[in-house]
Amino acid sequence: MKAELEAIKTEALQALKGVETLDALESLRITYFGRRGKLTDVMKGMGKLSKEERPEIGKLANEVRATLTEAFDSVTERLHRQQREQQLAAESVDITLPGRKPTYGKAHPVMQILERIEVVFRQMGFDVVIGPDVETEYYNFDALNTPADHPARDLHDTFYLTDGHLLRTHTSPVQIRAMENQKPPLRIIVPGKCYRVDYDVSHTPMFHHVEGLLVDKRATFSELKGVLTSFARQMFGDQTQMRFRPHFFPFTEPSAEVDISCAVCQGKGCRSCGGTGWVEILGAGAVDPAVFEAVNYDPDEVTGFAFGMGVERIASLLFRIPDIRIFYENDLRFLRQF
Ligand code: 2U9
Repeated sequence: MKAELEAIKTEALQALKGVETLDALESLRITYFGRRGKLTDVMKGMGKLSKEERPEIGKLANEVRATLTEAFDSVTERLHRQQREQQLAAESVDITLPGRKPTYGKAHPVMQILERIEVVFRQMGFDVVIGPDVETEYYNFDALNTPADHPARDLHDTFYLTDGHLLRTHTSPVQIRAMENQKPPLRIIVPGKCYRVDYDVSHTPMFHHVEGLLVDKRATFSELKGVLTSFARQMFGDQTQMRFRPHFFPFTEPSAEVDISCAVCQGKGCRSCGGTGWVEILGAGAVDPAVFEAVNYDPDEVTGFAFGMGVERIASLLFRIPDIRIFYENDLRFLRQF
């Protein structure tokens, strides 16, 4: 048995030298240490030994087992190291290659114009207020003096949700909420997304409004004209001329549509202004007393003026884009130009 143990040791150590893979190592481990392994068999045979033989053979068996265990461990470590080195060599990167240029994002052209608009009004003392895109019929229409049979309320014009909710068609409901929450005087602009069922060269179902509201003891139409003229000249240039045309909105009375002299032809008349020399940029008016009543402001105590504009419209004039739908087609060849 002694000779057998020595032979197993020599044989196993020799075999280990030739092992090159972890799989081969595992099968060798089974050959010696497995349930039917050579060393296991010898250990099992110990029971048959005489009392005298047992201590000596037992000691030798333990030594052989310890030696082989250590040898197996060191081969395991060698093979793992080799495997790691091979993997690293295969994965190595060429650090002399030039780096990839990072691509920088920037503000969408409509947001660039919105930011400019905000700067102009902030500088005139307006606070920027925002509110929810999902509104109730009350805030979007009723409180704004818009009658139940008004065409804007039609299913074909407004996106209705469930439970009397809808996607706001303008940012005006935010001004109603602002007046409910604070006493006059008030000087705010409200930028934000709006939604209408509409799709052509000058309309997209989602678009942006900036609306303004000023309420004070005596806010006059001439102050409104001053504010809007200053705005238009800062956006479109010092030489910009203004024209106020009478119009109707449910929430303002009197109301006007506001044109500026065409920046393409300086008012001479060209294709982009339809030969008129004027282009429409916004609507405005004096706040209708019915709107003040809806928010418990006393129309005998305060007056106000309001205005509203489409940001895509302003952007399309400044960037000379004939079809605003291109703003939302996510074409990087278009967007990278701004
Ligand atoms: C309150 C009271 C009055 C906001 C106003 C307009 C005129 C206007 C246009 C912008 C582009 C319509 O979608 S559009 O074609 N808006 O012409 N908006 S006055 O008046 C308000 C708002 C809120 C409480």
